Amino acid sequence: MSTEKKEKRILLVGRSGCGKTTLADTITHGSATYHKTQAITRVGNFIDTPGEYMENPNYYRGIILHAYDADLVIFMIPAGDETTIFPPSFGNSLNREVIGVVSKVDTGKDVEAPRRNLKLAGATKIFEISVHDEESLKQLCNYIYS
Ligand SMILES: Nc1nc2c(ncn2[C@@H]2O[C@H](COP(=O)(O)OP(=O)(O)O)[C@@H](O)[C@H]2O)c(=O)[nH]1
Ligand SMILES: [Mg+2]
Repeated sequence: MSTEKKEKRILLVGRSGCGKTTLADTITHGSATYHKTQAITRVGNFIDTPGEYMENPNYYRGIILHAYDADLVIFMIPAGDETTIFPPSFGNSLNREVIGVVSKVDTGKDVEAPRRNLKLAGATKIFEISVHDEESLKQLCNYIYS
């Protein structure tokens, strides 16, 4: 029997600009190269979705389909965002483990509303991260890859 770990695939979902591509790049390559995500792309183990996928209900089924290819789904809301694009319990329709990430906590902005909205969306566990805080990324990665 192989002890080799299967590479986990992670679907990243969140509004444009919340930090999905930066997180995927930073974890995969150690730094971010800016590009606007126009289509679903693979970065390392991450399936990166354009923000438009969650901003337009016509694309929800795209998210649902891509969740089938993922082992884990991450819903992301940046610190300071008081609104949510996630319908209540949206995570429950994905048939995958869904965790929440509050991004950009280095800005010092409010994390309580994002935490609340991530929970309402169906995230079972919530991490607070900043791409400028390696320790926060380590904690997230430890959970993702454990
Ligand atoms: N302060 C701060 N800015 C971040 C962080 N992560 C991403 N950003 C910035 O947020 C902007 C949008 O990031 P991007 O990854 O393109 O968002 P996406 O549309 O969700 O893929 C970029 O200018 C990033 O540099 C973070 O942890 N802290
Ligand atoms: Mg992007």
